[in-house]
Amino acid sequence: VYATDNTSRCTLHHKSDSQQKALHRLEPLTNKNFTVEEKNGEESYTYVFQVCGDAGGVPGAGVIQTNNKESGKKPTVIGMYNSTQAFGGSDWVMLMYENGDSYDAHCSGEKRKAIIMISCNRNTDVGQLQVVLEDRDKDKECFYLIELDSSAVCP
Ligand code: M6D
Ligand code: MN
Repeated sequence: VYATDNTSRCTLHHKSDSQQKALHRLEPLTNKNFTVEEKNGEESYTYVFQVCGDAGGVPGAGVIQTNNKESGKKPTVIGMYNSTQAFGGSDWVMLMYENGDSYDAHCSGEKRKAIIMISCNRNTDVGQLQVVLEDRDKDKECFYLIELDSSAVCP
């Protein structure tokens, strides 16, 4: 049991002590929206990420995406924090949020998911969110890969 535990708002999809420990290392990053604008060819999106909280105020969403070319449309949910996995190494924590909105034409219509890699950087409390790629040209196990640097996960 921890003094502050906002990370307990995440539901671990395969709960274990090691997953809970990895998740709890992200406590200093809770209650904040991290945002980035990303261009992919003609497409342009804004992504918002939160640790175990409502990204961009969207209930249950840990990562959302808005299309910068279609204002007024509701955000696409990339992953939900009630379907979290967390893994940790010496100087990183990897979060996975599943159960996002379904694809139409890609990935056999499966649900979107996000993998967020948080890496130790002693020079910053929190760095700039980055979207590395969206791996969507395959028949399943597609994902959005996101990175963030933070001193929170340093040994
Ligand atoms: C867009 C964005 C893209 C995604 C595309 C999938 O709205 O979410 O990141 O690759 O949808 O398109 P389909 O047609 O497969 O839903
Ligand atoms: Mn679609």
